[in-house]
Amino acid sequence: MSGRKHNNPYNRDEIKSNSMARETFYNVLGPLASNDPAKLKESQTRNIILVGKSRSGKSTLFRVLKNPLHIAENETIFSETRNAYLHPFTVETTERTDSGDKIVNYNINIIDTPGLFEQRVSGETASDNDEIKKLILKCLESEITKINCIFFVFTLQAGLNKDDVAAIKQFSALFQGAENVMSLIITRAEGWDNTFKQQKIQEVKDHPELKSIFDQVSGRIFFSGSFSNLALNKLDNKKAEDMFIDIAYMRFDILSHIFESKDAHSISNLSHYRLIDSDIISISISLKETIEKASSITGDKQLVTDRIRSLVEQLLSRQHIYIGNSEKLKELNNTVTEANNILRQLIDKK
Ligand SMILES: Nc1nc2c(ncn2[C@@H]2O[C@H](COP(=O)(O)OP(=O)(O)OP(=O)(O)O)[C@@H](O)[C@H]2O)c(=O)[nH]1
Ligand SMILES: [Mg+2]
Repeated sequence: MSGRKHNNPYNRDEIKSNSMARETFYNVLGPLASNDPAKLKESQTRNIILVGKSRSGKSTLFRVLKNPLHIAENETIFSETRNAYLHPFTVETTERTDSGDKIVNYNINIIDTPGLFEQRVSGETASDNDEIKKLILKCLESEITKINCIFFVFTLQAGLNKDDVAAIKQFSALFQGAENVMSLIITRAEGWDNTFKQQKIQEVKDHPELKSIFDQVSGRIFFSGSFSNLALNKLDNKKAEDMFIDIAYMRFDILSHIFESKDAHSISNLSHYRLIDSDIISISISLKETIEKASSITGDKQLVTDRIRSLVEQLLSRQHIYIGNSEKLKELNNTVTEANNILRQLIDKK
């Protein structure tokens, strides 16, 4: 009110507009807040699938992406990946923007898969189809509905042979429609100089049967490499450093591509998704939940794994015969009822 002799110092409007109060707020509370054990970090998610023939280096690649100092096991202690497996990790990186450098986190989900595209005498691809269906189920179970990159992993030690060409063609056919997220990665490339890498790219590009695929993936071919026990035994410090720079360079090239792959391909647009009857998906998931419920309630993993898991495995391995077959689907529903009965019995016993 005008005409008063004193300004009331507790006038709320005055306090709000007092810039000292605001300054004090940040000066005093800022350091306190920066010690808060729960810090906010913005992040983006990238979902990646690795496919390729057995021993092509898929599992080694994801380990190198996690750690450039990963040491590949000797070929003799080979461990085969038996099921598609999800490996999540977060990478913090600095990105240049118009307003300066900015720290960005990427949550990367890599799905490593068992070997695909092996040539069989009859040339049939039934098991590849099954594996891709299982891969899709794996994505759905992990609530992954979009894929940012599908990497076809292969090795070119002795040049492109007939089997490699057939495998690349099979890969491109199986993931038809997802070309925009597809790339090729050549492994075991540590120690290759740029000229040699360009020669390898040219080899793929010039191959009469691969030219169209090269164009479809817009020439996206990456390289990767890894330290190995074998190499470490022979390297002096200088050569080890050179190899590290080499491996880290190729690794960062792949990671940068992953960061930049913002556009994703919907799982439901993969042709194999449509092959999987939605009933089968929901039944598989409900069976999986049943197993988890049973194990957590009873704490008796053995009983559960023996009875129910075998039912699930049967179901997953024979999915294709249920697709679009209502009689078979009825059978399947009975299986679910059976699984749930087992669960109930287990709970009653407790
Ligand atoms: N030196 C070197 N060795 C590699 C590289 N990639 C893979 N290896 C070796 O090759 C063998 C096969 O590699 P894995 O990564 O297990 O192959 P994979 O594709 O996962 O094989 P499956 O799981 O059977 O499909 C292993 O002994 C690795 O140590 C690489 O970039 N450099
Ligand atoms: Mg593997």
